[in-house]
Amino acid sequence: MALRPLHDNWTLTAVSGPIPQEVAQAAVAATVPGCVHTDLHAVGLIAAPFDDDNESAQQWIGSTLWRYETEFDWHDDGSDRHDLVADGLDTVAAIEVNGRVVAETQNQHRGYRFDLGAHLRDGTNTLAITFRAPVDEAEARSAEHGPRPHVNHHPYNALRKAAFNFGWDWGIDVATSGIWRPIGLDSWTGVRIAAVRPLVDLARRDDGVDGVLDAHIDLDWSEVSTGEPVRVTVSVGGTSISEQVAQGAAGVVVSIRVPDVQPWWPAGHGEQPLYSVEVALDRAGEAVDHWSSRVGFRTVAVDTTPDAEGTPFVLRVNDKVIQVRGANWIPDHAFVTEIDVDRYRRRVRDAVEANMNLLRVWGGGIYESDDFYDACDEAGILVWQDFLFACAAYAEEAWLADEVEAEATQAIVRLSPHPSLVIWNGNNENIWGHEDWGWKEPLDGRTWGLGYYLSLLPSLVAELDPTRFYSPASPYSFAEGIHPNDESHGTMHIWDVWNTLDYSEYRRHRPRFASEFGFQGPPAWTTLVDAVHDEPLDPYGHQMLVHQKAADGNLKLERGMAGHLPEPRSIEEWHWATQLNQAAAVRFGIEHFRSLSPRNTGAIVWQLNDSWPVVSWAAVDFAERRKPLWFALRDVYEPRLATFQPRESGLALIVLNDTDEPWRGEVALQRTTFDGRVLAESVQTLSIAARGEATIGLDPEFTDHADAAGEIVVARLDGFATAVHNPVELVAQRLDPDALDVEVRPAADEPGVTLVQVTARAYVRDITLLVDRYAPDATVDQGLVTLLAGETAVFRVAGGGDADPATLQDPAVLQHGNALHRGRAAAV
Ligand code: BMA
Repeated sequence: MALRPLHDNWTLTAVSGPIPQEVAQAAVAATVPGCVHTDLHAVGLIAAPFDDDNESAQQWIGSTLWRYETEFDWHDDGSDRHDLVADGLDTVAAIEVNGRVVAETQNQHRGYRFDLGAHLRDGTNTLAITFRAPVDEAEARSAEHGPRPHVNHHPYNALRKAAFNFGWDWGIDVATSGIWRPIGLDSWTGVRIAAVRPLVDLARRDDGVDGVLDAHIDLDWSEVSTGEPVRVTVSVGGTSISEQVAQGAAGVVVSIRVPDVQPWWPAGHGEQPLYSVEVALDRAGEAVDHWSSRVGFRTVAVDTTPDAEGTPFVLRVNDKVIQVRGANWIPDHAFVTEIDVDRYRRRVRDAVEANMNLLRVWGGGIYESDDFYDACDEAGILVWQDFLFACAAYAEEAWLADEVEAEATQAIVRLSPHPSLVIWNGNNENIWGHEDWGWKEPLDGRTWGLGYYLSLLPSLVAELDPTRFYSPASPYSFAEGIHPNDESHGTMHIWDVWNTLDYSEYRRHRPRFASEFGFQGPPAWTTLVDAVHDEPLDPYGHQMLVHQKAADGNLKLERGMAGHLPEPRSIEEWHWATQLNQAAAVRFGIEHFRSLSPRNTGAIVWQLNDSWPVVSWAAVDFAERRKPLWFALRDVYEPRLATFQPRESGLALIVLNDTDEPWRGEVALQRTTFDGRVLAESVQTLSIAARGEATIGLDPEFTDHADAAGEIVVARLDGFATAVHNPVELVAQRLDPDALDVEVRPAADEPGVTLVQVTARAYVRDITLLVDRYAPDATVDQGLVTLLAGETAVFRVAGGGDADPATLQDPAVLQHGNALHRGRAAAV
């Protein structure tokens, strides 16, 4: 058996549609795997899709029929079968071999295998794949089968193609076509391994734990004539087991007990040992086929058993409760074929280094490449995987249901080896949407997808991979007759804050598990101005609005800052203030959610990443620059967190110890002026259990402020970041905008690193180096650093090349909250 890639010598032509003159004539060299947009851009036939307002000028691409063609040499090697294996075609395609249509496809989210034997000829063969225009195809299907509610402008819910690709409230509309995953010819004889599901469990002994592997192996036979039985050998952790399989058998389950395994743990709870699994197929002593992967031995459960407060959502790995600190994941590039293994690894590192332990792959995107899940396996980042349904009603009739079943089956099987994958989730917001978004009337009794979420998908998970938890939706209450977004039941999405309310209103919600909530902010300055060229730059500029997709996004940014920060007077101030406010809003929300522990067991912020340069909820922008929000997440997701929160009896310090070590130490409280004069102080000892929490009520001497605009309350605990309580908002604080002494010098220990040492003469909030404004490639190790009077911080700036280090002191680079007061009196 040999899989031969067919990735060479492809050309691309536009067949029909609103094709510009210069493209109509062209046969473009095509990259496979790849997509039309990137090929057209590579040869200069279209401008950079993410720049300027090129998005609208390139809409014709999604309404055009595209044809890919190649030639390959083939000689019969005597194999029984010669299959065309296409792992991913985007989307509705006709496949021609030597001028004859041999197959048709209509689903981006699955792979295909077709027997080509009868169509191949000795010598040169042609292979052509023609893709129908995705936008027109979605519209036609929607019209044919009855339109169903969806968000955004195209009926993406009528086609099994990534929803975000048609445009989203953070996503460019670039409906792509192309051979987006590997394609090749698989020649084989007799029998092959069709699929392997290596499902794991733990078996505890008094003095250790064994790993249990049930390898479910599906076989594919080319003929049923009598022949030798085959032998399947499964090896893992130094143990091998072989079984005979009779000719024609659909498959076999091989069970292995691996003594004394090291269990796999999520980040912050232990190590991530991975064990290779090998499956070998031989017949009459000859190797026929082989499969390999890695597994991690661990168990997963989610407890939704009703309790006194409603319905919890408690994730357990190896029977241990995991407080989830995560982010929602969207495709990391609008052209998903541009995401390579290194980019995936850098994004997963962004999650790990921000103290996260889970990423939720959102249902409007794709089932990511194995590279993503591999990186998560290695880093201990748990994965919650949505099935690919988002913010829409979906038909349940055979024309769509057959595809849904095929794609879900493949995804469950393909991702089954990854220990990081712990939750399968039916959809994003569709049950909520049906309940609250006015769908019932336009649906007029038509199907909307509930059968997928409550029946088809859970039965596929139960049949193919019962080791993972299945959740019907996010949000979901897990309780009969309870609203899907009820905060006391199951998972909750909190969007009223971003859309209509001040961020302080996060505190009105007491979610058991917040699986979405977030706040927008612009990308790094350089990321923005590399794509947006309005003169002068303005939030309401023409190109800027192309790069802000949220409904009333700018108004929500402004409303969200009001009452917190002074109103920006320039585009630079707008940029810094909206970035800072994004970070402040999410920091506020997460500190509150975590302070509800153990009622709350998780927070998954919307969103980790971006798919193009855009104003969005992301923590890391498309150019991979960490926004201030990223630094805020790293702080609030620290396993040990102290936070001031209002409680019924008044202000309290909540201390969370999400580590395996109990904590005992002194809690030093102070009320001080901004210049460090101590107005009240106390020291007390505190003990907190491992994975426990404690509450300390504050006496009136800490909360009765003589001068609220010039005082703070501070808590210091060994091994925790200092917690600061601001009795009034930054806009009303008498902050000194020029209270920093700055020294810039090269790092003695590391060439190419510049140190920026800042010392505060008085209280300075959220000191951040916007290093991209110093040099586009520069990075910095800290952000949003708050200093009390007399404190010093040293920032390490890497990269920068020939840039003048003195620029690091420039107010456009060295930013802080206090700076927003420069040149104006505080609104006290
Ligand atoms: C939720 C998500 C996404 C969306 C985000 C921001 O609805 O599920 O659909 O991008 O909010 O509006």
